[in-house]
Amino acid sequence: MVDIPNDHPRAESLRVRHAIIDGMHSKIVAEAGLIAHGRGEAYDYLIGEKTHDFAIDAIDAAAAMLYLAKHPVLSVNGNTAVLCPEDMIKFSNKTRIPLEINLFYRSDERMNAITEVMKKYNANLILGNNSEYYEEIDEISSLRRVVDKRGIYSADVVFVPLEDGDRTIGLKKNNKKVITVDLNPLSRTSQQADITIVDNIIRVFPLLLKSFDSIDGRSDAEAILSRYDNNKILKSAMEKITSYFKDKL
Ligand code: PTJ
Repeated sequence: MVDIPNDHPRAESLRVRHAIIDGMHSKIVAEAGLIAHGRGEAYDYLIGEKTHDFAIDAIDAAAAMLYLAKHPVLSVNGNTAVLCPEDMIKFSNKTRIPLEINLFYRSDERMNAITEVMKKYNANLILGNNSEYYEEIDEISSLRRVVDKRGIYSADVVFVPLEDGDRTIGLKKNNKKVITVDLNPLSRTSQQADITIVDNIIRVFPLLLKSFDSIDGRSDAEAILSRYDNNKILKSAMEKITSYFKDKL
């Protein structure tokens, strides 16, 4: 682990960056996960590295959708396993929504490394790592098509943070609702998802849990969802990025 001085103006960002690098060395993170992280860092910078109202509204809608779902699943990839394992597992354990390991750069070595992270943080419901339950989703061409029968395969709502666009489109064709977390409001995933949380995944799970806990029954969740407009949220995120540049001129 690299020693980052506390008085470095970007100490926290550097710590997270090095956690991702260490995660890559221990096979949790794919090599391409480093590039994805750099892209995320750049967008986070442009929104001032904080959670905005457009993200809060999307988080509330996501909580409502997960609350109403018959069979929700939280998809886990290498980056999320390093960036927010504790908060993600706390959310899963408290809401009893299972976690499913689902990788683009799939290998047994990485599946095992991520399973170990989940066990370390006492995840109760881990899917995706037992070949007895493998099924394939035909609409997805990457290795992400290999899913768990008990999880994504039969899910009605899938939470897919830091995603590649193909899977979101495939899951939608498979009649599933998709919630994503993506700092880039222009990505295909952001544009195709039903709910797009434009925020850093590091900040999202504690807010999602708070929102989930505050839902006052099904009719409250239905009302939250009926007011939600993802296109409006994406537009607000783009306006925030545009205003960042305008303010600097
Ligand atoms: O672990 P695997 O094998 O499943 O692979 C995971 C990666 C992330 C490598 C894979 O899904 C991938 O290549 O993703 P993309 O297509 O690079 O998309 C990742 C998206 O997540 C980009 O739009 C980034 O801006 C965004 N992103 C990166 N870091 C964060 C983020 N969004 C929210 N929070 C972050 N910390």
